[in-house]
Amino acid sequence: MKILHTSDWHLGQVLYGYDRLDEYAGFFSQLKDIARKECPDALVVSGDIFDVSAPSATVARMFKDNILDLHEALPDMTIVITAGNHDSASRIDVDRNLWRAGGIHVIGGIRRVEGEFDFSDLVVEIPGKGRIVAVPYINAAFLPKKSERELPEMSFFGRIGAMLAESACDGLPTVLMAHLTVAGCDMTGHRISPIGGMQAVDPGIFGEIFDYVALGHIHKPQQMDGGRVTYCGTPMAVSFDEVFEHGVNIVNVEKGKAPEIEQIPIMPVRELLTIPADGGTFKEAIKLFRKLDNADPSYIRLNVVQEEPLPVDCLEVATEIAKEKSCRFCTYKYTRRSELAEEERMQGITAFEFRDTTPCDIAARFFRSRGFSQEVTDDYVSLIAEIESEIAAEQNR
Ligand SMILES: [Mn+2]
Repeated sequence: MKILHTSDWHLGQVLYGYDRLDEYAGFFSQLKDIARKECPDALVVSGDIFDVSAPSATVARMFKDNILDLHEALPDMTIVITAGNHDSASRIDVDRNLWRAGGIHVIGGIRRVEGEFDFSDLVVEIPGKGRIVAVPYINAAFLPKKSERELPEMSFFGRIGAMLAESACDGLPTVLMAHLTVAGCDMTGHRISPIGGMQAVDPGIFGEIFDYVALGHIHKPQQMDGGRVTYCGTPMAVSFDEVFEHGVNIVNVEKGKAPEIEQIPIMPVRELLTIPADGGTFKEAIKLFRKLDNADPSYIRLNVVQEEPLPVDCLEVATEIAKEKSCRFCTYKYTRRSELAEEERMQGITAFEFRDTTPCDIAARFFRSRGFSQEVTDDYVSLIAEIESEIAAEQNR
């Protein structure tokens, strides 16, 4: 079975006040070219279709029109789309039956029958090719807990595996779609962890029955377990910190074999540029910004690292320069040089030093590196010391 795996479209994103409709149009046209060239058996979109739970009419229509175009161009390609944490499961499900009538699978939430999940509803059979189990984003809070020691996700995927084992699919592969964080993955580009409210799951929770796990949620493309568990990543950067290749995956999946994965890049209509990439003084950043080609349509973030704060008119200065250009000026990233030095010292700590460092030392370094005043830092450190002694007392009991 050959699949086109993509996720995290975040359609309708407004980046620093700029709408990105022309960029999505560029993405869809490339996606259609790839689909026409590769003729996959299925297109799978593993969550975060939209950036917000209630996308505008324009964005909702763009999605529908493009999916229908794809279906019309390749009627034999099965289309399976699931909701992510950015999507509203119930809003996505409004059109579920309508999509299904047209032979397209768009799944918002998991149906429940008398309180129990109805997994059968998530299985999409592709005759003679295999099957796809389309699991949308699930909030761990909604998952029933089987026992204290077992993660709720564990029993969840275990039950899906058990259901699939009953209906063996002679020699044909099974693909699982899911929208979650796998422990140990590279979260470059994401700010908080764990994101989306779900704890990271161990890659071992996906049973042997799945020949390929087509994941969404983490934006950096990456493969785990020999490619069996894979994030295809965002096709377009959604933040300045996503400094990695963007694209979609073409995957050949066979029963009991490691999948063959090819990453196909998506060319951005506009890039997200950080100037300078490694940071410089305000003067240096402005100088480089002036030099930017007037025809360059990129989004711009100016990256200033210096001891003195940004000048009060820094926004006016940048906006004035941007007037001459086609670029979209977004923001400044500002780091105090001394903070950076502190951060570097933190990173430079050796295992020997670490052994001799107390949790309070580490906390003190951390708070100082974040620019907290000595007074605030002392307050936090004394709180941590209190916790430490409570834990010690507990262990001695
Ligand atoms: Mn996402």
